[in-house]
Amino acid sequence: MKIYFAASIRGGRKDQNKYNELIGFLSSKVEVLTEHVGDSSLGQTGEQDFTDKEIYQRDLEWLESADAVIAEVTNPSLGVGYELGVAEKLNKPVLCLYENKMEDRKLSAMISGNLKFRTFHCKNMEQAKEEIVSFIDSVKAKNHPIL
Ligand code: 6K6
Repeated sequence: MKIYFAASIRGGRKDQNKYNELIGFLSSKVEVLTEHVGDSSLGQTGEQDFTDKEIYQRDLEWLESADAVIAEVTNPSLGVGYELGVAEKLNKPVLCLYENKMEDRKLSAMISGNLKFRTFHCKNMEQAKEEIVSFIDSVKAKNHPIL
């Protein structure tokens, strides 16, 4: 199974360690197409070896080929929001993980209000991992509502 993992790059890299841990966990179970998202050497400017046009084209091809999308949406990101909109139109099963840290900041209604997305509010990494396992199982069993 191929998973497109989406998370903030130019939107901010403060949660990069968390992305890295989630990607490591995911990689032990499925193929992760976007392992670079957790790379500590990838700063807020992103991959310097590619032009923006190359990144856009490559990422959209990966998104099309993915069986499902998992997005870490705690840190707002234009790119992740765009990828989620495309994933919806491609009828990909989507899991959005949101860590409830700050009471005063709420997840965009365009994500939490979209019933095609499975949005999970987690308190810690363990909960996020349990939700990932449950999501992957539902995609494998074709139990996800979108399949
Ligand atoms: C281009 C040239 C130098 O840096 C870049 C940008 N680098 C990126 N590299 C890889 N993936 C990217 C890049 N920019 C955006 N993405 C995709 O969008 C990833 O798949 C992320 O899920 C998402 C992040 O979007 P932003 O808006 O936070 O950057």
